[in-house]
Amino acid sequence: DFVINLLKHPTFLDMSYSTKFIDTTPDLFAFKKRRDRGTKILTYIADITVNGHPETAGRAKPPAEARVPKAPVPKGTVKPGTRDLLDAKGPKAVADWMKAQQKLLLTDTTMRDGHQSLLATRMRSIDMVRAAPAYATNLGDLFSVECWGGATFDVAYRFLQECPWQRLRDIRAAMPNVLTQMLLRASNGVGYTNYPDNVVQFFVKQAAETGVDVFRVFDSLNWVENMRVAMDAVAEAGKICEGTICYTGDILDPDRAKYDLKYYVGMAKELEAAGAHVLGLKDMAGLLKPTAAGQLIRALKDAVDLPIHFHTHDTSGIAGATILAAAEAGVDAVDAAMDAFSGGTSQPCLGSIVEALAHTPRDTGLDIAAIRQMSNYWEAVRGQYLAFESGLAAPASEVYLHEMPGGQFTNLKAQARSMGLEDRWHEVAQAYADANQIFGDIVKVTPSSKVVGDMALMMVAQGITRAQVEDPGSEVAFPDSVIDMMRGNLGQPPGGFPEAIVKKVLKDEAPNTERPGKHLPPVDLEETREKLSAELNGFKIDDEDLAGYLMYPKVFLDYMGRHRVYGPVRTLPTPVFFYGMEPGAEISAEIDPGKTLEIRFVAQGETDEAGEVKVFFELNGQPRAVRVPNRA
Ligand code: BTN
Ligand code: 3PY
Ligand code: ZN
Repeated sequence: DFVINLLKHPTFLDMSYSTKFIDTTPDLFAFKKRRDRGTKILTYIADITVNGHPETAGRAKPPAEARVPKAPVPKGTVKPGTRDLLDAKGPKAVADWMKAQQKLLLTDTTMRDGHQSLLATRMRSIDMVRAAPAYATNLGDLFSVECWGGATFDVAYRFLQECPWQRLRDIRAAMPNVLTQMLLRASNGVGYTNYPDNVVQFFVKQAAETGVDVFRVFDSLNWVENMRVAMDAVAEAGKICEGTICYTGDILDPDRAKYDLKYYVGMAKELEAAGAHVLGLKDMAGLLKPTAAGQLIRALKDAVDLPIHFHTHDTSGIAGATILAAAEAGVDAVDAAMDAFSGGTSQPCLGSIVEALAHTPRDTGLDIAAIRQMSNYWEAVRGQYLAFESGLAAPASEVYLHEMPGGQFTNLKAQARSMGLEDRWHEVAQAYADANQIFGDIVKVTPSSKVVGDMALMMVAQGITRAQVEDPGSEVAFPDSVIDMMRGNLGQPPGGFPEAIVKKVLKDEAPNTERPGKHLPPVDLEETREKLSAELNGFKIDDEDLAGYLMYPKVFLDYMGRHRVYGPVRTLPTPVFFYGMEPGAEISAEIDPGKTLEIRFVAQGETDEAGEVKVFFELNGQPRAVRVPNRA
């Protein structure tokens, strides 16, 4: 079986393999007989207990006495909410309803941007699904719950060893009355590159079928031309298309005239004409200042007939004031994170917004006691992810200098750390601002933000200044992502990229200034499905698997390889998933509705001459032992 294959493998025998070995060596998965899911899960627990989880190694560990998260008890029945309105009357009716509300509508981002911005996107599905029933009953007046898309898609496969589609399906089933919301990077799907049109269409159709109601569609260079395929696909699926403006610069600053009020009003009109049901205003870095928000929201309200949904980040510490100014100016809906997942690079505090507006014309009508109770749960959940905390210790006005998106901040910091640049963070921030100017002052949001980040790290690591980069006489080795963007593979920013930098990066190669998808041939979906199935020994590939593979081929295959060894590990409690078990500990894992494994950890044996450890369990009362390699 697996362990025998592993022990016989030459790479293992010469002791040169790393923790990634299992993931990257598919012949380990050629088992003689299939093992049951119970054995697989025990193998995972044993492996993590003996070897630790690679993602938490060297990171802070939650204390043993940390509070166990208890989801709020659902009170009363599930009453019809925004989702019921969508199902009964369609997206246009939801948009009209939004405009008719005096109350400020709220989206809770805890399950997507909240943990993406504070915990490097590491929240596991089980912690979300457990809260969903109480959202349905106690918080059924929310406009929507953002729980999918953005970086959560690949992180689920890549680092959490779980299927993102299953997460969506489970949340949808447990919370049937509130709109679910996702973040979609238009033609970049939930990835970092442009996909062929038919892949984008296939992905949107599947997301709608599995359970997404509101699609916030944006383009990383604010190019509406590059958003149409995704927007049309959302409308085609009968779901709510939130055509979205990404906010950058400062409309109050005459020196940043490129992104002025007129620019945003123009884009809003384009999005309305392109068929958006709702106008999204996405301030991914938290740059919109309170006074500017008042001006911008009023101008947008005058310009288009769509409800407006505002999203911001609290990196500066002033986002709460911006939300109140937007509310005052008539914004229809705003995003906030539950208190315990708010502030810093995340969204502003949901409970405090509700309190601030209580007994005012924009009173949200939400039950503040239910919010406190829910936040209490999230507080305990957050405690389990201590290893992934890496955010800001205090608000930082430096965000107005670098303009990094909240969701990128912690990531770039980790990248800087891994390059030995952590104590030069403020230089990275300045280089990020310089790189932005080199590219002509662009919108910075996934994936364009990654390009600017790569450029900034390179400049700091190699000690290169903006002047040197721009000097036609000096040789610069640009990062691949920069070359890709200059080629036009992410599309075009307003006014195009500066000719001189394009020329310097591409030399004599001519860039493509048309929509990237225009030149990408369609993928043969059925042929891809068959090939993939053959590669996985005949495993039946459904549309969700296929859509996941099309976004991230290697990440999906690695996930499937591990899934065959470790089984449904998404059902394990979070502390067990990251740290394994102690002798005498007992847990249950519901691997199918109504089918629960009772797992007791008995003991860990000595490491034998073959380098293996025998680990003893009780599984549903029966003694079981598994062997795992000791890689310590
Ligand atoms: C990861 O690959 O970083 C996350 C998935 C967890 C994989 C488990 S952790 C213990 C064991 N060793 C490995 O190399 N992979 C599995
Ligand atoms: C994402 O695309 O993941 C983002 O959060 C952009 O803000
Ligand atoms: Zn965001």
